[in-house]
Amino acid sequence: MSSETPPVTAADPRSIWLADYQPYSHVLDKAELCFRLAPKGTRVSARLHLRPSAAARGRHVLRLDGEALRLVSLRLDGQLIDLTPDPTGLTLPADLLPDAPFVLETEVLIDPVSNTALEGLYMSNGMYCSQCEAQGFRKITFWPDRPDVMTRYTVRIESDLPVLLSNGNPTASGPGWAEWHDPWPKPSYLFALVAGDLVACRDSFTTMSGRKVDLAIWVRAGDESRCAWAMDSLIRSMKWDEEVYGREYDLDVFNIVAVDDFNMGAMENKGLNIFNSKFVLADAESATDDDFARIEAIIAHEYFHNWTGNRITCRDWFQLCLKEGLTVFRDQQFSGDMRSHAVKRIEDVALLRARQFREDQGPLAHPVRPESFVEINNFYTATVYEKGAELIAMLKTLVGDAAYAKALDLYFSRHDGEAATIEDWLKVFEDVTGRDLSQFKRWYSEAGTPRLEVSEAWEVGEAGEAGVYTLSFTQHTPPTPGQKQKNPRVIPIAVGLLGPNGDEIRPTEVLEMTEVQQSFRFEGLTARPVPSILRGFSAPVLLARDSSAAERAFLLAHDTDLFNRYEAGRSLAREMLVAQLTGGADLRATWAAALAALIRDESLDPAFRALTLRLPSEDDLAQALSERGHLPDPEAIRSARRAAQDLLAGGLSADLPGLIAGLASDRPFLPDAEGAGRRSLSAGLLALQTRLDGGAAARQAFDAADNMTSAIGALTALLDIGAGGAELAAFAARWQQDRNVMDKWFMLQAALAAPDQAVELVAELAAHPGFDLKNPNRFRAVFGGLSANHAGFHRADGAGYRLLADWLIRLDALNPQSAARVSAAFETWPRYDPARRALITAELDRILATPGLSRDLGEMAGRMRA
Ligand code: 0A1
Ligand code: ZN
Repeated sequence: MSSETPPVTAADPRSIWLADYQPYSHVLDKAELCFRLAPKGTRVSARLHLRPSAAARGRHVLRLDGEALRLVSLRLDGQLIDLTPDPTGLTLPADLLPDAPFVLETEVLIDPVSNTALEGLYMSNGMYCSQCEAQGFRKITFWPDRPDVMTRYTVRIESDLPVLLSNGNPTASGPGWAEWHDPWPKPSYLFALVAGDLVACRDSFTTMSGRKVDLAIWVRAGDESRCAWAMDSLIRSMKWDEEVYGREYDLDVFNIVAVDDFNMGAMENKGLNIFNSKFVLADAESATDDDFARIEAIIAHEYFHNWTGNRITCRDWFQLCLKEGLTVFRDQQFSGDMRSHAVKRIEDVALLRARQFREDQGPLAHPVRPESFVEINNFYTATVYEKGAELIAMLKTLVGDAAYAKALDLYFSRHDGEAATIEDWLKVFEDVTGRDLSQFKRWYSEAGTPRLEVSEAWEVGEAGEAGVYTLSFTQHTPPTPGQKQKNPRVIPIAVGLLGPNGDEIRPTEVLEMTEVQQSFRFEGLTARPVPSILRGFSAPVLLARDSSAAERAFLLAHDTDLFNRYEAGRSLAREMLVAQLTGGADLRATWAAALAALIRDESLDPAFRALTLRLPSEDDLAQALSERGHLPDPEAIRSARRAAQDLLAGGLSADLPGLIAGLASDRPFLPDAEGAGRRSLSAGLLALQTRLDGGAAARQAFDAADNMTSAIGALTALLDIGAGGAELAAFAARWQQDRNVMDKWFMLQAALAAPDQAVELVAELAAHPGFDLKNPNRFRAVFGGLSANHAGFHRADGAGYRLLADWLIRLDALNPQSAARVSAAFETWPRYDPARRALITAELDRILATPGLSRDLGEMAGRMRA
């Protein structure tokens, strides 16, 4: 809660509060670690060089975090101490501690092989691997496991495995051991260790000041041929960060490791990024264009963290958006520069709406900077990441590009080597621009998506005189959990005006809204304009504007802002479908004609046409209906959406074969934006064609496919009409040894099964010999697939809810973090009818009543139930 909005719900007694932040009692000057690796009994020795901090001079206890550690010995300045840890750590009483620098030595035993939570040190396919963000280091050794305690690490690894890696630079090695030293102080969450039988794909990069950096991507033997794209993306990222942000890499080596069992996408450990293998490995045969784009973005994201996250880290976990929002914003800029800015923006906004708006409208809504948490791992959310990035984009819009660049330079110079806060971040902008950003700060502290209502007025000029056009806006943010009252925010609204013939008569101008209600006048107009509002999606708000289907079709045809052109098509499709579902006016003909004209317009970028062709998802429609006060009926939504696809396919039937043929290319596959756009449009059109020909063209396309994008496009089209059995079998036969590719096979079936068969099919997939509860990617493929199957998951008898809850409970016993993430599938329950609401809440209650439930899943289910 911000100070302006007191909490209204009872807090979980386990909550940790931002307001309770206290600096650590001691300074950790340096640390030496030694790992003697053994699967069931790894011995970790740590030497911590500590001294009381200035503020804590005098008598103060020393608290170290530690979980699931067997303490072998503890020494203070060489003297053995007999202390018994509690379940979450170790407290050294004040009377034992010198009021001067001292050395604390611990030796503990840990069990990587039994670590199925994939947090701390664990094993994956015979390889040792660590994951320490956010609080995994405390499962490795006793430590002040908090981001504001930074130190220099020296690490020795002893093992017979051939490759032994840690952070920083390699300093020495011999048979069965290696030593690393990281010259840059870092918090424990950036620590990493990898040991395994791995091979390297190597390259190098010379930085802007002429230092050569050895680059290596470490993979299992056999995967070397799939590293080229990740390496290319890394080199482009390093160069881009120098050119655009002036940021140079700062170690002699940069290592990336691919691991199959990983809870998240990737991790920015200093000098040793660890990646979920699905975000590293790619070639034309096994990866789609989307995979290539995602790999490029995630490689960039993790690399960019070297400055925004590592050199400048977060003071505490409430400041997570400080590194994540900024780094997402930077990776979005990078992808836009590598590809098309308009297309990238459209994709990013689609993701924001699908994930973050959904989160913001439900029981899991929280501010970009939360005020409390029970389990920090539950806050790696679309709000912290994607909305966090939108806040940076808004700030840049408000201050302008030049001031943004200056503020970033100041941020890097002022806070390098520090653990910073959102206050520090905003202060650099205030210092550079002289602006007061206290109102802007509400974006960080208040949850919820503002709703922006627009009305307009046109005053015709006296004979021969120009007219005045006025846009009036009202902002309102609905209550969110714990925050009833909302304050007006500063909202940058980018607006352009079009004349009746479609010409732009006023270029984009940014209106700065600061009040609840505000009007803006445009003078000197000869005719009533058509407004193009919120160009480029200049603020993460819900724009509510009553405009006619004709006006939307006009903007779809003429807007000079590509984002808003797409937006016009999207809103026209959404209004048409909502009207179909609620008995409103029939807009189908206007929609189909406008869209068909756009699809046929070969002067437009195929990637843009492909995105505009995409209908709002069933979940988007459920959200749109609920925003308008209707109860979504999942079956009816699915039928209306499919009927619209049939209508469009029918209208385009004569053109489809020619359009698809025209997009074919005989050049070999290249994962570039141009080729990806062509293939994306082609897949969208093939899906329409499949609705007309029963799958003939898609079967042919599947058989002829020489790349994964085309194969998946054809398979998707077939599964969507209930066909594709033979193709699924062929796909499995070809790819059964490949985990990452087989995830697609699991996912597509679960997501595209007919609603009355989805639950049974998913139960079968979970019983398939290839299903592995310990592998988060496979779990997400199957159960993320189920929750993406809107009508299947929301089956009226609750079987979808029951199946998911059963498996979440099972997974929770092994991997709480992954179980908690997938549980957000239930977050939309308040939208639905009373019967479905009762079924979902009963499942949440069943989860909550599970003996031994984790803090992770417990917090999620509890918040959804509150
Ligand atoms: N910082 C990483 C994401 C990440 C977060 C938590 C993890 O384990 C709990 C792992 C990775 C990023 O933003 O890429
Ligand atoms: Zn990140």
